Amino acid sequence: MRHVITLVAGAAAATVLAAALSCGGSSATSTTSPTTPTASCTPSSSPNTFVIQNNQVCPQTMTVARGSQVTILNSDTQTHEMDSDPHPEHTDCPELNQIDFLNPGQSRQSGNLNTARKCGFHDHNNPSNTALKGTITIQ
Ligand SMILES: [Cu+2]
Repeated sequence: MRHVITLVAGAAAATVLAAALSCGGSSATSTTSPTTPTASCTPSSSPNTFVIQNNQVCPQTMTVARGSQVTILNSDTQTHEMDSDPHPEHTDCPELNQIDFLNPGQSRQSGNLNTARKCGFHDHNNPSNTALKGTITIQ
């Protein structure tokens, strides 16, 4: 009986982990998570554009050329407030703070990303949700 309970709990934990990693997850620690995005995570066909849908950012990593801007489109059913890391100061890549508050259906561009570096961003109202975090590599 104890065995059965352990197995059920393990399966539930694996499901939660897989869901958390389903959007472009590149985890090296899990062998059970899928390596391709699920149907719920469809990247935008527009260049340099992140899409928020189903409460997650797609894709979660992007590489752009120096001088580029990125766009975040909120295709979710709720508002999101996307700002530069770190939370709550937002001082790392201030160009990203121009995006900020997005109603459902709304999108906005960042400022010019002129310096070769990595810029992280998050949902200011949900800063610990890793599905709502993204990283831009500027090169
Ligand atoms: Cu914040």
